[in-house]
Amino acid sequence: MRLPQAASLLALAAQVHGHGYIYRVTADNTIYPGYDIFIDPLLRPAPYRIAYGGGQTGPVYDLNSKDMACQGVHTPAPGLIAQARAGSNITFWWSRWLYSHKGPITAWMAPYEGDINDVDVNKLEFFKFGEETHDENGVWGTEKLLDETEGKWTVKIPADIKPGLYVVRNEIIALHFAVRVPPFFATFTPIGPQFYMTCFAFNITGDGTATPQGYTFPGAYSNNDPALHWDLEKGEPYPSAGPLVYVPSYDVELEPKPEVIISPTNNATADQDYWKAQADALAAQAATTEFFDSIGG
Ligand SMILES: *[C@@H]1O[C@H](CO)[C@@H](O)[C@H](O)[C@H]1NC(C)=O
Ligand SMILES: *[C@@H]1O[C@H](CO)[C@@H](O)[C@H](O)[C@H]1NC(C)=O
Ligand SMILES: *[C@@H]1O[C@H](CO)[C@@H](O)[C@H](O)[C@H]1NC(C)=O
Ligand SMILES: [Cu+2]
Repeated sequence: MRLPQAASLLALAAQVHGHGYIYRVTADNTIYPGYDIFIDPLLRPAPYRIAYGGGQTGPVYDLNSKDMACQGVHTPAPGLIAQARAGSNITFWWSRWLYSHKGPITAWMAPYEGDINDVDVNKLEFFKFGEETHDENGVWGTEKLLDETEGKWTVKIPADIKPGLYVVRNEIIALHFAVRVPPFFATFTPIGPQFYMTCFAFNITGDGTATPQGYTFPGAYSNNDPALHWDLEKGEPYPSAGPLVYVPSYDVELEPKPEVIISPTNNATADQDYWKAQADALAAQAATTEFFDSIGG
């Protein structure tokens, strides 16, 4: 197992402009590796994880792009599948987000059959099952990632859905450049919404039967949607972009499971190196985002 050096981590951090990424996911109290953009590309063999390949942390700008489903890099497919009960919680652990990048945080899921390696993510039909916009004081969920939750965002798996295999998609839509661009970025950044997403493999158990109406990516969002061309300075209640959140027909009371941590390398010694490298990478990325915060980007 090769480990990244601190210097190359910093160079990488600067390269990707310090956008947040999902490095860990808790599913029904089991903690799985997400995709660590700084560590995973350097590890041989790749860590065991439930996330799709990833490969970049920058946004997708074109909502008609195939990358809208699960980012630009879909390989390798997840080597692990998270096991979770319908009605239990999923927590996505985001590395440091940017204050300027305000907008909705959403969760989607799409059923699939067969081997995860054979899934065409653009054919999946996702329904939205979680969304956080802003509270009554105008504070966005993306700001709470920074100020209140240490980057964690939690959503509940609908209690009534049909059990089986699902691809789960967590997304942030940053609206800070939706209708205008700050002068500092005028020459190189397109105007419009920015989509940041990662997909994960799940196996959901339960006795539900619901199969909510899903939408493919691209396709779930329309460019005419005023919620995607939203002026953050307007300060009105945000209307939500795209399809509405699915509301389950019933809820379940589940006993929380004991916490389990999945080994990223299947080797206790190598895991210690992995956690250490991850902590260093998170610190380096946080330093980069703090710099971007300081210039309002
Ligand atoms: C999904 O979970 C069910 C129920 O525990 C199990 O029988 C099945 O083998 C699992 N499938 C995968 C691909 O993990
Ligand atoms: C889901 O999260 C809520 C709020 O933290 C908690 O009360 C509940 O026990 C969790 N459910 C499970 C199944 O762990
Ligand atoms: C476990 O990881 C350590 C540290 O990287 C390495 O030296 C050792 O050979 C690994 N053990 C096995 C069985 O692969
Ligand atoms: Cu950005």
